[in-house]
Amino acid sequence: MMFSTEKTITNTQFLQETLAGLNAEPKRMYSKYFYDETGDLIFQQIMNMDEYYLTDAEMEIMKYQASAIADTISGEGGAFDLIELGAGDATKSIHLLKKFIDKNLDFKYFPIDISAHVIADLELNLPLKLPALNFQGLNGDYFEMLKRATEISERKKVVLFMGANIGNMNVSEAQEFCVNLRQILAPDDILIIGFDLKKNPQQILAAYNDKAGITRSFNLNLLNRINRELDGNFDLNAFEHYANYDPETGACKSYLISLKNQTVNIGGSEIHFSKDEYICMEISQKYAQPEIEALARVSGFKVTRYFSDQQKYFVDAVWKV
Ligand code: AVI
Repeated sequence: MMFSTEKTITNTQFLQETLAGLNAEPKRMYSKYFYDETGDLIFQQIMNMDEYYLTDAEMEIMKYQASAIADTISGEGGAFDLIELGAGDATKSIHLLKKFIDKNLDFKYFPIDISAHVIADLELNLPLKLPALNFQGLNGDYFEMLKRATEISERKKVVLFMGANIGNMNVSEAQEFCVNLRQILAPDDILIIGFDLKKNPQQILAAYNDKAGITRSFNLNLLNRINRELDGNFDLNAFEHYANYDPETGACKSYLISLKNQTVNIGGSEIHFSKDEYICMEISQKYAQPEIEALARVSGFKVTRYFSDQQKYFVDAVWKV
C-alpha cells in the first residue's frame, strides 16, 4: 500500500538501478524498491512495532494539534489546495482534513502517490470517511504531479510531506529535493514537512534493529523481490542485517552483510560479493532543529513554526516560501 512502486516504475528502471547500485563502490540499493506488496505489509508491521516511535509521535501531532496547524495555515484567509506527497492511506492527514472541514476552510485536497492502487483505494474510502471532502487523487511522480496540481488551479498551495520521508534521502539529496520543491511553489505557499529528531542513539538504533527481526525481513524482502522480478538468485540466508546510527552525523543506516564470498546472478549479470562486504540498503537521516533551519534556508524557505509531540521525538515544521 503506502509506498508501493508497483506498475508506475518499470522493471527496466528497477533492473538498471539495481545493477548500477550493486556495481558501485560501496554497493548500495535504492530503498524506494522496498515497497512491493510484501514490503508494504512489512512496513505496516514496522509502524506497529514498540521500538518504532516515529509513527505514534507524528500521529500524536496530527491528532492533538490539527486545530493549531489549521489556524497557522489559514491565518491569512483565502482558498488553498492541500497537496500531500506520498499520501498512502492518509491515516495521519485525515485528522487535518477533518479539522479543516470542521473549521469550514475553503480547500481542495490533492493526495499524490506513486502507486495507482493507493490512489484507487483513497478514491473509494475518502468519500466514505469524509463525505464533505473535495479532493482529486493524482497518481505518479511527486514533482510531475505537483506541477499538474499547479496547472489545475492557481490557488495558494499547502504541501504536506510527512512521515520523515525526507530522512530517506541523505542531506545533499534532501537539499536538492527541497530546492526543486521551492522552484515549483510560489510566494506565500507553505510546506509542512516531517523530521525525525536526533535523540538518544540507543532509541534510534532500536527502531531500525528490532528484537523481532521485522526490519531485517524488510531489508531481505528486497532481495526476494529482485529474485522474483529481475530473475535473480540471491540466497537470503547468505546475508545478515546490520543497522548503525552515528549520533554525530544523524545518519541511521541499514546494511546487508555478505556472510561468504559469493556470486549472485541478476537478469544475466553477475555480481560478486566478498565475505563481509556490505550493501547499504537505506539511510534514515535524523535532524537537530538548527539543521532543519539550515536546510530550509539553503533551499529558499523560512521556518515559521514547529509542531512537536510531547516527548520531542518528531517535528512537523511549517516552512513558507
Ligand atoms: C519510510 N521511512 C520514513 C522509514 C524510515 O524510518 O526511514 C522506512 C523504514 N525503514 C526501516 N524502518 C522504517
